[in-house]
Amino acid sequence: MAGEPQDDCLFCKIVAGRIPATIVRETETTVAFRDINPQAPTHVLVVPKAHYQNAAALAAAPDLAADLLRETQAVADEEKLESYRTVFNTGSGAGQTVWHVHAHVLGGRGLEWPPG
Ligand code: DGP
Repeated sequence: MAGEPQDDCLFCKIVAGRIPATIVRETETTVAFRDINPQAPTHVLVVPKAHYQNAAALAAAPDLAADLLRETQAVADEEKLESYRTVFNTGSGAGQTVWHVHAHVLGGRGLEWPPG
């Protein structure tokens, strides 16, 4: 069920501290940690502690979605990023591989548009 922790979810395990991660920020409702396979000098993932499988599902919890967006900016501020990219991959065709919604915060280098 949306919001409930999932036993087989990698990011639920990181949120619970059952798998190590380099955590850069934590709030009551969110955790931000460094991506294991960084695509830019700063590559941080921001996740809600509650399990929602993608951004569309998270839209059912607008206060939490707002928390998540605020945290992307907080990460950018801490990392001193003047410009950065926030990415939500939704669906395997868009590159989603972990089914717990996460915002990628990418910065610290020039970023091209359109993305691949
Ligand atoms: P996506 O492809 O949008 O679902 O992004 C998933 C990201 O998660 C990908 O950039 C790599 C990252 N990732 C996968 N496994 C781990 C892990 O165990 N620890 C951390 N910190 N990041 C992970």
